[in-house]
Amino acid sequence: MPYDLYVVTDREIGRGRTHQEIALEAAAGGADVIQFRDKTLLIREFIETAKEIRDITSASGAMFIVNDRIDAALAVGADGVHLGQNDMTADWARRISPPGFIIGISVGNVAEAIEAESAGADYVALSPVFSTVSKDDAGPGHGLEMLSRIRSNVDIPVIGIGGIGLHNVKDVLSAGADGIAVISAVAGADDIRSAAEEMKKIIAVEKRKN
Ligand code: TZP
Ligand code: MG
Repeated sequence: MPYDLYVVTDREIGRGRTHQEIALEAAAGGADVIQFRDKTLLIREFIETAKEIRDITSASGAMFIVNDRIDAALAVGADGVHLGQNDMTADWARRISPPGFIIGISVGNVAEAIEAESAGADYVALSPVFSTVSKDDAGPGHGLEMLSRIRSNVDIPVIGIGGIGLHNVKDVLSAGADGIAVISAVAGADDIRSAAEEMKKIIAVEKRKN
């Protein structure tokens, strides 16, 4: 399904593997969405990397989302952009995007989720669901109850991100998540492809139950 397994790339957590390698392996393992996320690259290299991931994801059929940089997303023909609470708002992003371009917004509470939906977001990501060391400024986890509350207050897909792994993915899905976004559980695994496959299997089984 469209957002079931959503893998975010990170070279540090990926222990030196490139964004392209992470994207390639995760997509081969069945990731539905690949998000390219890098806070350090200068735009010239950022965009070259994004273009390579666009090619990888086009070949595998995964959706390709770029974090933060809508200019790079549009330039390389990504499927969409992921924006945080301090990035461009969904309505500004919508103004410069072609029809069908996906806009995802990170939220931390129900009000932000409702606001994102009315501004034209295609999905929201509760960020973080649990505490995580993978994002310096993530703050404490908002928890599963917040996820359920958001799920009942918006109609667009709700994705959970932050501290999710094989041990708790079921709980996040039972709380109402439409998709599971991860860095370390896949990009940090020894075998990225198998980790994605395993996660994907659990998500499929749980979604059939819910
Ligand atoms: N946004 C909110 S939490 C997070 C991001 C990018 C990091 C998620 O990483 P992990 O390793 O899956 O907790
Ligand atoms: Mg951002």
